[in-house]
Amino acid sequence: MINEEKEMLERFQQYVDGENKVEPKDWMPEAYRKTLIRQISQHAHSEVVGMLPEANWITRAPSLRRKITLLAKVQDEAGHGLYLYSAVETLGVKREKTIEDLLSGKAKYSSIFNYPTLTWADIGAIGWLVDGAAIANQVMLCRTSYGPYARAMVRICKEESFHQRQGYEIMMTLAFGTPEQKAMAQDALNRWWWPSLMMFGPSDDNSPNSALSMKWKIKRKSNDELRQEFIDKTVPQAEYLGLTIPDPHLKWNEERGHYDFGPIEWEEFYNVISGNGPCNKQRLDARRKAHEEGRWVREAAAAFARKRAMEMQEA
Ligand code: FAQ
Repeated sequence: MINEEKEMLERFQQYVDGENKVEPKDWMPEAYRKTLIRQISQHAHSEVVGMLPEANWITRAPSLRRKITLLAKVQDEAGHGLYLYSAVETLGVKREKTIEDLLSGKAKYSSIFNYPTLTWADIGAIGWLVDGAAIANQVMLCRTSYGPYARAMVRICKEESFHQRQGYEIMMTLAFGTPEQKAMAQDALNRWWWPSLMMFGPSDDNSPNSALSMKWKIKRKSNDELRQEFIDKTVPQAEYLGLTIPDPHLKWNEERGHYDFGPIEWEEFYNVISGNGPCNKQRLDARRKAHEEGRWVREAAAAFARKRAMEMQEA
């Protein structure tokens, strides 16, 4: 039995190394299934909770055009959540259970969505930095080894790049606007920069899941590699805006061909992911309330599906 399992594992590894996609009905190691359920469900929750900070500004967007664009973006995030919850279901977990884990506070979602959106400039900073970081991380996930996740990510990435542009365009308007508008843009950058770097997760030597995820090609690049790529790409964008990244250690390193940057406050990160960030309670309360208020819709949809099934049987 042990030999048989070892052989299956070796065959699985060869299959993944050969750049083949693993599909729901294929044999997969239990740890592979569990890692995927963990990562994809956390990702789905992040998309859904991620709607909240931005939705806060829909009614206060400065123009009709901005309002329409923000509405479309927030709706896209809901769609991403749905593709990802469906991808989790292909791994044999009921959607109700996945959502229950979020509402009970058991499941994680991205640290970034536990920070408040204080001004309109935060909507620009989220699009530019948060969606920018999400894309940096998710482009590699389009090539992840699990088929349903990889396919969902292709569509998600296309939409995220539109989100990133809308955010950067808001930042351009503010940064090239009045001194007050530029100060708002700078303030938003000051508050969102470090939390955006934390989105990539702990540094590689403190990332317990990375080794196996990289071996099985769930993740293709490490947390630190992706963080560095994001910084290298974003610094020139901040320079174009005439804004200053709030890191006195930020400096181009000719030898490395990358920007050096200052230390990340990991204590803050662990505090936020253990439920004690500035908005954790508010975010979960909002999701619980929405879930409760949507109960009648779920019940009506389930009753309709039952009725249709009975009609089909009778026909
Ligand atoms: N926040 O061993 P690792 C978006 C946890 S979507 C909270 O390195 P892993 C779109 C991690 O789960 C943003 N927890 O873990 C949008 C693990 O905990 P566990 C979400 C974090 O999985 C934009 C522990 O720390 N994107 O923004 C975070 O190998 C605007 C140890 O970490 C994804 O989910 C964090 N930042 O690597 C929506 C992408 N980082 O489960 C609305 C997919 C780490 O062992 C508006 N996910 N943790 O208890 C991934 O690529 C990976 O899961 C990482 C973490 C890279 C996030």
